[in-house]
Order: sequence, then structure tokens, then C-alpha cells
Amino acid sequence: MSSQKIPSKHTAAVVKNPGENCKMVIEEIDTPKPGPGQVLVKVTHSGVCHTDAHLMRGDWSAAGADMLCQVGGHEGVGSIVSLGPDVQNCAVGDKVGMAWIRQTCAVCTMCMGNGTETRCPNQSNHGRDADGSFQQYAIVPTNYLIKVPEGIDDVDVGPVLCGGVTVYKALKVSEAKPGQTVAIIGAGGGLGHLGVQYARAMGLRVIGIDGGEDKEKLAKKLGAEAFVDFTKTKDVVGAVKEITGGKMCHAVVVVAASASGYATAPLLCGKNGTMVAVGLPGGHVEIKITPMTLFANGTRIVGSNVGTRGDMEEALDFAARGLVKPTVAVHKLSELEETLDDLIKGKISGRAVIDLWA
Ligand code: 8ID
Ligand code: ZN
Repeated sequence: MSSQKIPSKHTAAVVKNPGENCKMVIEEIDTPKPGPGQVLVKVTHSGVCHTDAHLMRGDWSAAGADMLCQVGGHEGVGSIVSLGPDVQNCAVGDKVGMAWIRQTCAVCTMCMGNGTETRCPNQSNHGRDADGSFQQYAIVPTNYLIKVPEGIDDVDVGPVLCGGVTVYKALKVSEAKPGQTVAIIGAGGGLGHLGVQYARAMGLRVIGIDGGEDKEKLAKKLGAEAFVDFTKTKDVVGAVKEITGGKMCHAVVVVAASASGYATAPLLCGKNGTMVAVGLPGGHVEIKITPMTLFANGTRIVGSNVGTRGDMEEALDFAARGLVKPTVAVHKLSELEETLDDLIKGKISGRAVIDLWA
């Protein structure tokens, strides 16, 4: 079933040798046909998440998370161009998103739990074990297909599908209440700059922490009341102490992809504060806090991973209502490898987005 001509081949960024010697090649690959329970999506744009860089470079190999497919990307948006044999819950022409979670098993304890489906041990992920959104056409199973609401520009959808929903969920998990203060470590990056906006829309006060003038400008423009530049400030804990009048923060969301981001994080929490681990630097990184500090402060340390389909609907709704708008720089697919290099070097403020047809 299809209303438009689908080419037999399409352009994709194919990853050769994921790991240290990884190389990306722009190639024409076969356009697959959707099977039962699947649709074919013509991808228009895809956000570029730091997770893509981690996977391609093998940063998480020691943790058993290798890239097992040939095309990365999990912030894809496009429209359905063809339906598999038995598909009924969507139609050709629907605007949809493909995110990190491609499929869950729906029957394990995590899938059946309240809000725990993101921890399904049997899940598959776009750009990790199934080809993702850095290609013009992609197969997407329908049970995790995201319907994109009206009101968001195409170019802005992708960054919400991973970056947006992830920080939104992390803020919910932090249990910070309106009027309370959250520090976002990595506030000028992809997840962080969206975190500043979600936090503001949720009534929170934001201290942004990141490096460089561009990231400071962006975080402040989006609503951070204060900013600490970790590349210039030796004593980040002292700086936050000064900003908060000694009270420190109710929540600390770490989206930095570095060990240094975690070094100070638990110490930025005030009494009964919560640190949420989101950023996933490669290598062996530990979160250090003494029992005495835990005892004295009641610090809660939790991890948060992406969001459920319900979280996704809410995260997109904030964007559709204009409360959150990704700051994007649009690139061609041929510029993806360079864009990933820039991301690793910390040079990208906001989110880079690939236009698959430019
Ligand atoms: O579900 C999840 N937990 C999830 C979902 C999506 C992404 C986790 N992630 C992970 C990614 O794999 C990555 O490890 O979150 C991390 C951030 O992803 P991103 O936002 O896509 O990356 P980015 O745009 O590079 O932003 C990171 C920011 O951290 C800053 C950098 O300057 C950059 O702006 N940063 C670093 I690196 N070290 C810092 C430090 N010590 C720091 N900011 C403050 N202090
Ligand atoms: Zn991501």
C-alpha cells in the first residue's frame, strides 16, 4: 500500500567498523519493504545526539552496548510512505517520529510496570541494533511509532524525540517542585538547552553549568538565572554555594558526557536534594559521595533513561504549545561525521540537525 513512488535505493550514512577506527561513508543502500507490524518512513530530518557519537566510537563497549547496525540516528522525523501487510493503526502520510526505543517486548515485568517500560531488557534501539534515522528511508515498527502533533516545525521535532523527552523525564524523576532550584550540568548542549526550557516551563529556577561563552549566552537566553563556566571556575561547588546563598540545589541533572561533570554533581545537592544521572561518558566513571554527606543531606542519587510513550506525548506537547523550542543548526548528511567530531569536542551549542534531503 503506497501513494508515492518509492525508490529502490536511498542515501544513508553507513558506519564501517564501529569503534576507535570507525568511519562513516555516504552510500546508496537498498530501500527495504516494511514487514508485518512495520511501516516505511521517508525521513526528512534527524537530530544528532551524543549517544550516536558514543556508539560509533565504541565508548560503551565495556558496558556491552555496541553498535550492531550500520546506520545510526534516533531523533528522526518524517512521514509514512508505505504500510506493512497487517498495519491498521496508522496511515500513509502520517507525520511520525522514530526515537531511541524502537520496540519493547510488552510482556516483561518492566513493560508491565507503571512507567518502567524504558528498562525493558528485551528492547531494541534505533541506531544501535536496528538501522536508524541517518538515512532517507527507514523501517519503523508501529508499536513504538510516535505520532507527531501539529504545531512543531519539522526541523524541531527530532531533538525532542530523544534530547527533549530525556531531560523532561529526568526533571520529573528529580521531583523538584515549582519555585525550587535545579542545576543542569551540560546546560548548553543538546539535552541541556532543552532541559533549561522544560525546567522553566515546569516552574523551576535554573542554574546552568557548561563551558564557553556561546553556551553561557544560550543557557541564559533560554532562562537560566545564573551560569557557571566549568572551564573558568575552579570551584564549581563554591560558585553554586554563592549563587544559592548556601542552600545549594533541590535537583541536579547531569547531562554532561564527561567524568568531570559527575565529579561535583552530588555536592551541588542541598538538603534532601536529588542528583539525576543522564549523561553517559565512556570509560570507568564513578559518582563519589561519602556516607556522612548522604547522612547529613539525605541526598538521593538516581538514574533516568529516555522516557515512556506517555512522557513522549507530554514532551512533544510542551513543544507544540511553544513552551520549548530546540535551538538548531541544520547540516547535510555529508556533514554528519564532522558534526559528530564537533559534538565530541564540545563545540555544538543546542542541537545539530541533519536535513536528509539537502
Ligand atoms: O536516556 C539517557 N540517559 C540519555 C538519553 C540521551 C542522551 C543519555 N544521553 C547521554 C548522551 O549519551 C551523552 O552522554 O547524555 C549525554 C549528553 O548528550 P547530548 O546533550 O546529546 O550531548 P552534548 O550536546 O555534547 O552536551 C553535553 C554538554 O555537556 C557539557 C558539554 O560542554 C556539552 O555542552 N559538559 C561536559 I562534556 N563536561 C562538562 C562539565 N564538567 C559539561 N558541562 C559542565 N561541566
Ligand atoms: Zn539520544
